[in-house]
Amino acid sequence: MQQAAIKLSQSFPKPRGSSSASLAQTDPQLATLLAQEEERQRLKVRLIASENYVSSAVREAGSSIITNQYSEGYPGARYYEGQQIVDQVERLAIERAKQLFGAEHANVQPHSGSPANLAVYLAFLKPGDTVLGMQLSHGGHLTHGSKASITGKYWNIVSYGLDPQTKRLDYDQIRRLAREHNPKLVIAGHSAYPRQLDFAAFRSIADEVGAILLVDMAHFAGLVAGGAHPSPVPYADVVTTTTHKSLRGPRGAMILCRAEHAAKIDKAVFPGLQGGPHNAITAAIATTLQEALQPEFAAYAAQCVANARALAAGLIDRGFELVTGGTDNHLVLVDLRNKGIGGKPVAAALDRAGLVTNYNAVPWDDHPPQNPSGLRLGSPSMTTRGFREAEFRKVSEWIGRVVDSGLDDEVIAEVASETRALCAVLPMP
Ligand code: DSN
Repeated sequence: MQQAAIKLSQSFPKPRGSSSASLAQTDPQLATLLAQEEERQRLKVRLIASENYVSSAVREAGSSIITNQYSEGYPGARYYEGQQIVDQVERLAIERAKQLFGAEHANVQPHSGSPANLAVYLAFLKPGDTVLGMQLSHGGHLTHGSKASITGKYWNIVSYGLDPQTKRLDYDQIRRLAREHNPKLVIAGHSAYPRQLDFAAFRSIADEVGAILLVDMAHFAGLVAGGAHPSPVPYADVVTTTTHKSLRGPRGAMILCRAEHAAKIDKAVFPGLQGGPHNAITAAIATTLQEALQPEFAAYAAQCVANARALAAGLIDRGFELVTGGTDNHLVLVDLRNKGIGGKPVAAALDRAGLVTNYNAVPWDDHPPQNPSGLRLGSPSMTTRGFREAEFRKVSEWIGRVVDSGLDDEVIAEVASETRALCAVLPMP
């Protein structure tokens, strides 16, 4: 038998069209681009609030051989054979998600945050039903009901916003809108709000009108995992999150929910919205969650908040105005109007100086979204690289120098050489 097998394999040609040669050998053009991106990530101070650096283990799992496989369905109930291993991988991710967040049920299949949120709409609503969510221009997400998103086109959206004085959430307004419009779904969560949310208040508002409460914790999931932000899980019916922001995993998403909603959520994800899950991403999520279960992750989450606070304090010292006057999470939203310059030219100049940010609307912005008045900054990536408060203070000084110089080329070049010099000595996974 053994001899026959050896003989047979000896007669096989090399695999056709799929080889074990490296990317650099088969596609040097793409390999060069990826090497350049690696350099960019290594040599720049990355301050996009929704980005991070995954570990080598997460990258390894995310590009693993399990990507070769199709797995429509759920562990133990697939539409394909050959799921002996992938079922175990997905169960591992599910159990770790439940353990990390104390959830009764976890679905780890959504391809990203928007499909995860859409699955919740599909699970609980009919087209035209009323949804109460945070206004995009006040810090909400597209899928919380923006007119530009499918959620604003297929559902009747009522938006809540911030208090004009404090720029913080106005829970009396949210309650009043809920009573007035009777939403079936209330959404808490944000993409650009630098403060913690009062989940108990949201729960009581949803209960008063009999609504499902969805918390989209995509931005602060890592802080929740590390105990640096209150958890929405005890309060919400459903919690959605991406896995690639402060949680520091691959680009993917999860839905956590109470056991009573599990069947509806699972059915909405598959077959409601998606076909097969991305198995390699499921594997990478599993190992991300294992990393987040370690004590070091709590230290990371606490440092993210301390760093964002140091950045905020440094910016205030340099005369910048911050929405809400500071932060208690991982992000800072700068209102540049007192500096007389728009977010877009500032973000472009900072990028040239080695500081990667994004321009962002501020509440009651009088400028268009294409050139809004704000700049959003976040601490998760550079906290992973090892920055602490002193380095984030330095970041505020760099931003101040660039902006206060009127985006002067010489100053930009000086700051660029300083940011590069610092990044060059920092380790990167
Ligand atoms: N809105 C994106 C961000 O916060 O960068 C995430 O969907």
